[in-house]
Amino acid sequence: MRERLTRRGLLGAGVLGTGSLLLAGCDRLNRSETFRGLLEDAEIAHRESQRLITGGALAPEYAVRDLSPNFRANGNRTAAGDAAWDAHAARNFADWKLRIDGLVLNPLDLALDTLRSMEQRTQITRHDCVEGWSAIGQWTGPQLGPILRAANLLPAARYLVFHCADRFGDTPYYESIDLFDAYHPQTILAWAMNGAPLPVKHGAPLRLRVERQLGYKHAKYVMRIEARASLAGLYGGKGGYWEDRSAYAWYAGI
Ligand SMILES: Nc1nc2c(c(=O)[nH]1)N[C@H]1C(S)=C(S)[C@@H](COP(=O)(O)O)O[C@H]1N2
Ligand SMILES: [Mo]
Repeated sequence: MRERLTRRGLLGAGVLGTGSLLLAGCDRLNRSETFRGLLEDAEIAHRESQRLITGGALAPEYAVRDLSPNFRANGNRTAAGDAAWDAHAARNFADWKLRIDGLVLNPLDLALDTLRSMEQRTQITRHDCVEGWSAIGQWTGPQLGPILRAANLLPAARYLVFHCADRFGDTPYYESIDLFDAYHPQTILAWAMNGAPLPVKHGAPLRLRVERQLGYKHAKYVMRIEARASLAGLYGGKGGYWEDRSAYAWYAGI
């Protein structure tokens, strides 16, 4: 179902129908398997209808005068405690490399200098956290699209998983996006914020910016990007740390 709808990008009458069921949602319905399936369809409908409306549209961009004087840090504010991240942080990430693997023809290990030497995009955008705060920041880094072209995705690849260095307890933070968002022009791997190297609390050395989605999709402390055919079998199977343990939607389009 998910695959078919995604491929065709269609908004069928049946899918629109699930919207009204959603409004009538209650706990008992929520526990029923069928209803959970419908909820998933409704999430796809949200994604597909938003894409029908916005297409490849850009998230709003702002001016330097709009920058938030204090951009709040949220979730984990460091990845300290992860042995690999600690060792790299101690050397100011001088020989840190981003790993790109999974369903790719050419696995890549990209140093920060390499990422900085590629064509850069700088964008001033508003970050919206589901917890009810927003902040405007400036982000700089290469677009993800050209990097994926260099890695040469295999035809079976449908999702990109961002593996992060930080954890909550024993569970690593991770996130995922589909290829539509991966190739969106505002999807960048940011190594700089407000004109300076990314501060630790905002995800040093590298974070994802995926500007048309909510805050929790913007993975910080990214160490590895894995191309996959499916999100099943990875941690909780729902494609992200918060998606696995809360009602947060995998597609968090704003
Ligand atoms: N690795 C990692 N990425 C993360 C989080 C986190 O705890 N760990 N929190 C998410 C949430 S909920 C938000 S709102 C933003 C916060 O980004 P900021 O700290 O730069 O404001 O990062 C997202 N990415
Ligand atoms: Mo958030």
